[in-house]
Amino acid sequence: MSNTIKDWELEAAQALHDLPLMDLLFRAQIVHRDNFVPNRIQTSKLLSIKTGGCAEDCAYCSQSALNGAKLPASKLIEVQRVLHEARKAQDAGATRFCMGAAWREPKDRDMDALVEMVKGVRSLGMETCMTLGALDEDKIRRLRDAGLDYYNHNIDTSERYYPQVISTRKFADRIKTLGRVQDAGIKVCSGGILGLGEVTRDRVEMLVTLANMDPAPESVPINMLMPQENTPLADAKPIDPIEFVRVIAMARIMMPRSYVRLSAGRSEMSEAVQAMCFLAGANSIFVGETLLTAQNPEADADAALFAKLGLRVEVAECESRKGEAE
Ligand code: SAM
Ligand code: DTB
Ligand code: SF4
Repeated sequence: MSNTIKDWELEAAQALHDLPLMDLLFRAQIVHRDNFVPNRIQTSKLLSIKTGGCAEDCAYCSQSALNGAKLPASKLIEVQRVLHEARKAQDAGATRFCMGAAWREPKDRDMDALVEMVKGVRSLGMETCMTLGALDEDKIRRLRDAGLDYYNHNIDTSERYYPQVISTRKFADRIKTLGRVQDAGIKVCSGGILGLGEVTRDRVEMLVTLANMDPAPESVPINMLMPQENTPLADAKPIDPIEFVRVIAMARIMMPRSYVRLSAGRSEMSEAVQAMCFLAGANSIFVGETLLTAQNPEADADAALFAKLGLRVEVAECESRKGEAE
């Protein structure tokens, strides 16, 4: 189903951002409860299937071969290892398994293994997601035919600020891949990172771009920069947590039927800030103690937080989205 509010304009989105916080949170809660069963959180598990040595120069990333990060490059891991990790994630309660590779784009020779990974994870009864960089139509078709449910490809920031963060590709290249993924009928997971040195207007523009996609991304990850040693953003000034909460609330209001994921950075957030993000309408997280390379809260800490807040984990795909047309 597509969103009810379309054609977000910058001024309307900026006005939303500037609301008194309690008004913004109240609106976000109303939208959330109109579209989702409250107190229910979707959980995804990430696995890095190919780590380091990436040909892109994203200033925030530990896996670039070009930005000073020193993580060694590894090869694409074995299909059997992926399936072993997926089973463990499923036993721990995750419903979606997201496989990420540090590539500009997959090579033809990688495609058979990627197809086997999707088929294998799917056959366990989990939702599948991949994030592999740019894709042409042929590769998208192969992944779709294997049963890929979601493709993650973040726009990360505004078009204006993008060249300050990444020089090896253009914002428009990302939008093109996203369009091809949507055209093939694969659901889109796309969001961004806060704390890259961008200003409020960049955050507003990023959300307007996402909300005006047709349809809006089914899944919207909002990451807080986790500064990585030796990268250009290693000493970036942390973003104010209240500003982070505002962006989550805006994403909820502007993309009412999308799952909004409180993504990287939870390990650095207090329980109170995470609770505010859930109040603002975040209804998805990454679980497990590592993201791709960086740290994430331990399962016990998440279980304790969920118990404290009265949150329950979704057990079936989109079960908390209201009025799902079959
Ligand atoms: N290489 C693929 C790509 O860039 O599309 C997939 C993997 S990449 C690591 C996926 C996303 O993780 C990035 O687009 C970015 O939004 C997020 N990310 C990467 N490093 C991060 C960091 N240090 N802190 C927060 N988010 C980060
Ligand atoms: C997304 O938006 N965040 C995830 C996932 N999509 C691929 C990745 C976060 C990466 C955090 C840094 C790391 O683990 O290296
Ligand atoms: Fe490569 Fe993705 Fe990291 Fe950019 S974010 S350097 S594309 S792994």
